Amino acid sequence: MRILTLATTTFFVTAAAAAAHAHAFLDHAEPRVGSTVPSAPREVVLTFSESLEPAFSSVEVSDASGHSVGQGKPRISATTMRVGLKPLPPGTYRVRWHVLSVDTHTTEGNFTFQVGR
Ligand SMILES: [Cu+2]
Repeated sequence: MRILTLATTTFFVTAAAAAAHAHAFLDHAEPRVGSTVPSAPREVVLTFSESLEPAFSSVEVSDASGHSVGQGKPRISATTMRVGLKPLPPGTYRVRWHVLSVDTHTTEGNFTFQVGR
């Protein structure tokens, strides 16, 4: 029986968030949060609920040893941030993201996905 790694996502919002802003939360990801994919993805694509400030938004993907498996710089367009991946052997990978949305609020979080059967 496989024990699924529960994805944990935490959000940190600036204290000035008194008004009802819609911060840039992770809406969905590919590979999906906590998922197992049969073959290595070529990139990770994160889609957020708000548009991002490219200069202050980043994503890192690392293997179980903590080594970066990202390839190239993250590319950001409106609500989407994507980063290429090196060829991934089967294993568990963690995606850590940190973004600044256009309403000047910072959010961050992380999740894992697995490659392999
Ligand atoms: Cu906000």
